[in-house]
Amino acid sequence: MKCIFVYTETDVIKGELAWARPVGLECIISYLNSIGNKCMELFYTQKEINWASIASADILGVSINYENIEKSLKVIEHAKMINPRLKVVVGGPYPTVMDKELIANVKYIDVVARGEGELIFEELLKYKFNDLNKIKGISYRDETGVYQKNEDRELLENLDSIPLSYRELRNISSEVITVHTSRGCPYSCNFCVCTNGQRWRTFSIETVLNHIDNVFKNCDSHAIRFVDANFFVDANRALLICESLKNKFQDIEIFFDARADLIVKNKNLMKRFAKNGVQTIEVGLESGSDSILNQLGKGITKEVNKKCISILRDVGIGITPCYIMWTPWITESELKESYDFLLEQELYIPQRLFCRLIPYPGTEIHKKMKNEGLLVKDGWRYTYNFVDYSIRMKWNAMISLYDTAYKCIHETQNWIFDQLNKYKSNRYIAEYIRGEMWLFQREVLKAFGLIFDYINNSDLLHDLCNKIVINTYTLSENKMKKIKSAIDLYQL
Ligand code: B12
Ligand code: SF4
Repeated sequence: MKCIFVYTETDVIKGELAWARPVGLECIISYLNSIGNKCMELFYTQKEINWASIASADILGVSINYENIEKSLKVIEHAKMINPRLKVVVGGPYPTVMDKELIANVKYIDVVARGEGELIFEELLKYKFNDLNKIKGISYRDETGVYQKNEDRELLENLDSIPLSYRELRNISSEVITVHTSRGCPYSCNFCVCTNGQRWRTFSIETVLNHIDNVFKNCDSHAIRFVDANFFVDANRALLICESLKNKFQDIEIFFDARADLIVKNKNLMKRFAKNGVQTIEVGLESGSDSILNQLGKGITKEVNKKCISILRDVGIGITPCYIMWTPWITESELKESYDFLLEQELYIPQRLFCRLIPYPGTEIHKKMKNEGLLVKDGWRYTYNFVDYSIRMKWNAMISLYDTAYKCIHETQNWIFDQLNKYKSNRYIAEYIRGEMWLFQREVLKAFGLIFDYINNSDLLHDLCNKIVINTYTLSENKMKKIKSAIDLYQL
């Protein structure tokens, strides 16, 4: 049977897939390959899709998350239009918990796969989409049109039983390679979808290293982003992987995510991570306010976050903070505290000010909001009302700036990044550009911060918002001009 697999890209982050391609579909394809089904194609992004191929396919598998749901449904609708006999199966973090809604509302979807997809897909092929009641972990519409939810499928215990060979499927040369070395997470932050009974399970280090070896055979650069839900559960294992890679590939660059408390707990190992290729860690700081951290069930404190930042800076590892600025229960003082934390800790990333807690279906925080009557359904997504009226005003003020200011920040940063890449080999220019970028971000962050002081006066607030937008544009124009002339100067 000919199977086509599709990921759709959203507008959230331009070029996001070059930075971190998700690996779920590749895992399924390589597993199916290993058991003899060779008739498969994978398309990342809508633009890549070969519709002629879909017209002659038997099965379409689409991976859906909270952000790409609409685009995915459009692809499915179009595919069904050109090939009505196509069987459509969807999976991923969104369908895993929204199976009922998808089956009820999207007639083009035949099957929803919940959780890990490898064995489910194998059985769908084995039963040729008949006897669906025999397949654990799926939901579907029966012959009478009624929604059926089969019992959950057990988690894969021995990850090494599925091949970790998917990267060979793609023709990659210079992008950052995404690899996962484990599945699940033992923690239970109440906003996160990785907590649904997902015990932490690992591939053996040998399997991981063999896989990376194979992938690097076709690559110009040696950069890896580990996309495990939690790569750092066992820091010694993580270090062993990084050290083994560094021994083989001197120019290795490694990126991954980690909790702040695990970094503090493994303080003594961090220098070795830095020495062995780790460039930047995406840290789940989430907030600069203890009460918000508590609300999020994060199990860490502001103090831990501070220690973590200082440890990483001491050893020279970069920090990308995950930050949730707005929650429905946030108060003015908590918001201010969280904002001040960014400034105090010199985390100059203005985009973080727009980060609002997303109530992913299936999470504890989603249930809590629902119970408190705060949740509002918005198409395929959910939003909520802020409990505090003045917070609502602030959020509205921020959001009124979003389109213009955010676009401007983004474009300027992308432009600066492009220049940085272009002049990476020229140390003087690169350092100059990096410095200018830092200053730009700090100034923009400060400009937005003013909103927090003008809370109760809507006229002033309105006026201020306009000024901030104009100011941001001027700042970005100035930065670009300055960098351009500096580059000219250095090149002379
Ligand atoms: C790589 C990654 C990214 C990349 C690429 C995103 C993209 N376009 O998909 C980047 C860095 C850009 C990114 C950004 C974001 N991400 Co992200 N990301 C991940 C990450 C770390 C790895 C994904 C992965 O490869 N997993 C490993 C594979 C093996 O697991 P899997 O994808 O779940 O696949 C298995 C099953 O789900 C199933 N399956 C999946 N698809 C299908 C399809 C079929 C047909 C079948 C049968 C089965 C099936 O089978 C697979 C194999 O067993 C996950 C966390 C994680 N570890 O899963 C978060 C995650 C997917 N991201 C998440 C979020 C929230 C985001 C952002 C919204 C963050 C933000 N606020 O900006 C943005 C949104 C960007 C976007 N446009 O989607 C959430 C999704 C929540 C949700 N309910 O949808 C996750 C789960 C993280 C989390 N714990 O909250 N992300
Ligand atoms: S946010 Fe990170 S640590 Fe918390 S449950 Fe999700 S993956 Fe685990």
